[in-house]
Amino acid sequence: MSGYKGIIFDLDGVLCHTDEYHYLAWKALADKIGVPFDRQVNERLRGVSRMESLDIILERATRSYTDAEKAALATEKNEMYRGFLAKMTPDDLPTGVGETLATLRARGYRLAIGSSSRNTPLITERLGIVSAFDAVADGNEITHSKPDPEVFLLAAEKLRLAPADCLVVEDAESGVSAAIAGGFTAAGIGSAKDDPRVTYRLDALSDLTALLP
Ligand code: B16
Ligand code: MG
Repeated sequence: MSGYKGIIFDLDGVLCHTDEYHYLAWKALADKIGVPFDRQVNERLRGVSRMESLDIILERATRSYTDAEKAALATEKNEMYRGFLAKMTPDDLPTGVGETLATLRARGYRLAIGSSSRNTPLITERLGIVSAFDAVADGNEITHSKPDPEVFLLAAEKLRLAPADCLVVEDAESGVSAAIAGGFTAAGIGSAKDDPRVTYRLDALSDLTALLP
């Protein structure tokens, strides 16, 4: 079935479980400022940038916040989040992820990360997966985060491949939108598994080794 030359992986929620750390840090911040926040709202934060995530949380606030206040809140959340990241080790890489990446690369696929996160370098370093990829495109290099296709287009460019030759693996509605807007085929996992727009539905990342020859 596969004519793909490259695979672009979302990071948070696809390669690792940092999505839970995002939730815990946003939840602590929301509780502190008295804004209701739950896992349902949290689903809308998948794949979108830090400041856009804060704007979604503050939709339920009873007062408005200045840009300076919002910047301070985002910094506070990020410091809490980075506290979780600092404790991660290669043992936090979910079972089968390292083997799946190695198998796909051995089959000749070029592998990239396409993540909205500005913390991508820290996460990949903590998990020991820097050398598993041919290219990384992340939130530090883009002006428009998912659902804009910019980060995936940059990843494909770094792989020197056309979007039509790449499969994007995503856990977020915003990420699937970004992939499709960029002309990529999408595989959905986790929260995006049942997204009607994905071509492949994955129960685990290792399913890719059965799908891709
Ligand atoms: P940061 P992904 C995204 O990562 C997260 O899913 C999203 O929840 C987060 O707001 C965004 O990164 C920015 O993260 O605050 O670390 O820059 O799913 O695109 O890998
Ligand atoms: Mg994600």
